[in-house]
Amino acid sequence: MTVFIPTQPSQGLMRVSLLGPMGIGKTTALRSLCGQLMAGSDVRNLDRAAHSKEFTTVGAEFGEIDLGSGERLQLVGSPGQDRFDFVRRWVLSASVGALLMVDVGDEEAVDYVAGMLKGIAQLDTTPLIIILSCREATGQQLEDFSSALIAGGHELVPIIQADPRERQQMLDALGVLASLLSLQSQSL
Ligand SMILES: Nc1nc2c(ncn2[C@@H]2O[C@H](COP(=O)(O)OP(=O)(O)OP(=O)(O)O)[C@@H](O)[C@H]2O)c(=O)[nH]1
Ligand SMILES: [Mg+2]
Repeated sequence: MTVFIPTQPSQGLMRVSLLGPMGIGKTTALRSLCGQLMAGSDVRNLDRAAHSKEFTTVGAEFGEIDLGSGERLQLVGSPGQDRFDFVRRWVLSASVGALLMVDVGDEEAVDYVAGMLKGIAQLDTTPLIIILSCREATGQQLEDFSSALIAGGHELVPIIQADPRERQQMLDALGVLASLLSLQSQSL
């Protein structure tokens, strides 16, 4: 399958990518946000050892939403499986922002996010990142997660709680990201 992503989306459209491990809910989030108006790339999951779910994403998937007040976002979902790291890098390098979706209660989450942030910092142009806590978590868990990242030498990254199945929660998270992007472009 060949998918072409132009380096820049059409005018007035910001490209934001969805990242995260297998099964965290990237495709679910795109479906919540875009309904049928998305181009998916799911196939039957043959790696049931990695995750028991029936389908998994093997390429980039696309959708578009209007946040209101003239802001439109092109959303690009990425595959979570490690073997598709090249797709993630490609998607990230063409995005101005990204939601890094994790379960902060997963014991591997800090290392996962630290690895992703390290990889992202090495890109030629780095997208603005927001961490999305996608499973139930207490305030203390979120604080501990943030502290662990800072202790590991990473910059402070905003963490937002949002359920990928809930459209409004995803819209609110994207609204925060769009506001941060707008602030960033004003200060350039
Ligand atoms: N409990 C719970 N389940 C969720 C949540 N979000 C998604 N799911 C379920 O988890 C499964 C994984 O969803 P996907 O959206 O395919 O995950 P993905 O991140 O796209 O995974 P890959 O494409 O394989 O990397 C689906 O069965 C969803 O219904 C959530 O917030 N909580
Ligand atoms: Mg998927």
